[in-house]
Amino acid sequence: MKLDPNKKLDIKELLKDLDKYEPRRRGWHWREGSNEKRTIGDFEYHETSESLKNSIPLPGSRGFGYIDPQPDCVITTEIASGRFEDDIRRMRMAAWHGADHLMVIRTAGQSHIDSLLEGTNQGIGGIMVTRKQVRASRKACDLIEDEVGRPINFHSYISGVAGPDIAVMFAEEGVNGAHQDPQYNVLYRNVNMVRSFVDACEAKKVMAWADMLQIDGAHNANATAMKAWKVMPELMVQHAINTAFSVKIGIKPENIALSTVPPTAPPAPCMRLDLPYAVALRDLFRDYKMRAQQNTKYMESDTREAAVTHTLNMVISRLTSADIQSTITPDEGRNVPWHYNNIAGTMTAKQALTGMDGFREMVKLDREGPLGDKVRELKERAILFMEEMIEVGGYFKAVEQGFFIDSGEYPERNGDGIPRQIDGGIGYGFIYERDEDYFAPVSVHYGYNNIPAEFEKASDAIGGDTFEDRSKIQYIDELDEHDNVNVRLKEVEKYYDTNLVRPEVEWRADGTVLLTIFLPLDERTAEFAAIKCGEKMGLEDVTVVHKQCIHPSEGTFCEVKGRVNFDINIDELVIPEKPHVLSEAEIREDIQNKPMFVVAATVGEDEHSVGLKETLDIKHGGIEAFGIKYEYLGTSCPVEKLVDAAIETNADAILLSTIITHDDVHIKNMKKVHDLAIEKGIRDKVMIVCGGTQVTNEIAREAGMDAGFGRGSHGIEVASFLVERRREMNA
Ligand code: Z97
Repeated sequence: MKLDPNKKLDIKELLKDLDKYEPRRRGWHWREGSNEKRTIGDFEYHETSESLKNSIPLPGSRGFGYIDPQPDCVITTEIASGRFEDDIRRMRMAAWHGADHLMVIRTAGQSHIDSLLEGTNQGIGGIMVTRKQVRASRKACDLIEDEVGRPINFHSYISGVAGPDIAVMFAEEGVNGAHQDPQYNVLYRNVNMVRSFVDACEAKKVMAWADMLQIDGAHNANATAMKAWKVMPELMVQHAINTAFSVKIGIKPENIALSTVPPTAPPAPCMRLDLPYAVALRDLFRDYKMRAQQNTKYMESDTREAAVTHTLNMVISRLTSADIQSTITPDEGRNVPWHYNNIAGTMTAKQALTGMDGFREMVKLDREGPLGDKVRELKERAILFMEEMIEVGGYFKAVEQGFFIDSGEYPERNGDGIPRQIDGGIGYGFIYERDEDYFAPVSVHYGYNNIPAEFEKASDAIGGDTFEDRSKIQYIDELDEHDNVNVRLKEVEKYYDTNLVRPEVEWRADGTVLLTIFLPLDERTAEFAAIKCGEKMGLEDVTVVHKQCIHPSEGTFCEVKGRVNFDINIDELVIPEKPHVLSEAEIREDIQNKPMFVVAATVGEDEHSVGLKETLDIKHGGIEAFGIKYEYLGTSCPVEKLVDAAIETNADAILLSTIITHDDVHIKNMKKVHDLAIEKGIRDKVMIVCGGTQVTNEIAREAGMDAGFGRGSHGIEVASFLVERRREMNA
């Protein structure tokens, strides 16, 4: 199976023979060529990686020849549609915009399930991570990486009571990265602490074998703490525990990433707090990778605000050379993780990181001043925290005493941390010491294993385990006959590669649309008025997903979500032919080689000059911008004067503009110019085009013009036409 950029990913085809699919590789992949300078378009870049084969450049690239530089660090997007078949489509879209770390969020509470799940039921706030879902996603990633020309890292979670089982499944299925941090289980999921750490040994050992990148869970403290900037010392302790633990088990330091989040956001003076924190992390953890995550704690429902916070976060990422830049749908605050919001986050990252290419070479972190002081202070607080932990008898004792997620800034403690008991929590009572004759016949295993003498290695006892012999992997297909991918696909079958289409934001044909509405009302009234507007427009399930007070009484801006219940038949659409336009470069080159001169005026009794001036002047991209010279004869110019001016100046073209249509005067004036040009013997040498709000190409051609340009036309279209028409005339 191969993807065609002009065709939708065929999910049914993807799912075919999935039971036999083998992932093509294991292990994490960093972007290639990131330590080289490279020239892209007109610029030299210092912090990019290899460009993509297929991609979608930033909108602003139009002014730079549509270049699409790819920053040197990996870019993450977190995907949470709840249906893996739609996650996969979103992955493809994200990859085209520059994401190469595709992280799927798990459905709520999977941490508490003590086994692997089978089937692919629809999830809440994420998907059920199962073998089928993982295999289908990895298979899709294999196809997508061929399409964009860059390896894709697929990622999910190995935390929870089934951690080791999931780790094995991920290793078998070629998952490239995962969160694994026993502290996450203990603090946020109330999994028994001993169980969590014992399980983590096994899980991390498997991750090490599979060369997976590990991300820790410290960012969760940032999101949970009442005042995240107070837990900075503690966060360093959490990072330290998980990194040291992981190295001891055998994960290579370069496969260990700290999950860091800047602890504040505006209106806090965020740089003064967040930058020292990031620098202190780099100092203490220089052997490891930094996965900088966008701060969501302070994210409300305003996508604009989220994008600014994200951008400020990325200034820090650039200054401290983050290895992975994570993005989150920038509107997590309103819980609408939609396709295009994943893309918006990815684009913000690409835009900000590319814009700051080489920034570090020009500004230097000044450690002599407040930065150095703060960095030192943070490190000291973290080390004192660590020392106290040892004093009270170690990590488990410290957790029991509520050391973690306390709202005080260490050494201050407010007694409101999250205490857990060593003999409590989920999974308590299932830890047994290994007997002397304990034997696990597997190739990757942590700790004591009494391998019988007749075997060279443990897995020989079973003739190789699933890591050595894939045919032993049990692939279980859907078990729930009502909630499975086939049933869901059947429901939307008519929208797969047919003439029917329905708007969507999350799942194929979910019918959801977003409206922006401004109402001259106070916030509370505006919210309900906005819902009414949505209902009157025929939407169902109308809710306000964002509102912003513009002024307490003058008005409120609302974003309203609703659902439409109709389909569009694309075969019934009347789509006019796309105007054919030459590239800016080609037009400029043509004019440079052979100058062009035009005369222009609004004709008859017409004083409307704005459209014509916009078409002529360089300011808004008029024909002057391409090197075409012009003489402007003003408004209400008699047609005779215009034609005479063309003769006197030996002009290549006459541009007339007319807006007034009373008594078809616009058509009459076009005809007059055409007839006069014939009468004076220049019609076959001069191009004549007419523009105006009521002018269409058809009307103008009928009236003898070479072309007509109506409402919304741009200088480039006129310039392109003139260049092409002149070529034809000279041919
Ligand atoms: C992220 N933005 O970076 P469950 N293990 C760890 C986690 O952090 C998480 C889970 C497991 C966030 C996304 C928050 N993190 C969400 C270390 C979740 C999830 O939800 O308990 O089944 O596992 O990951």
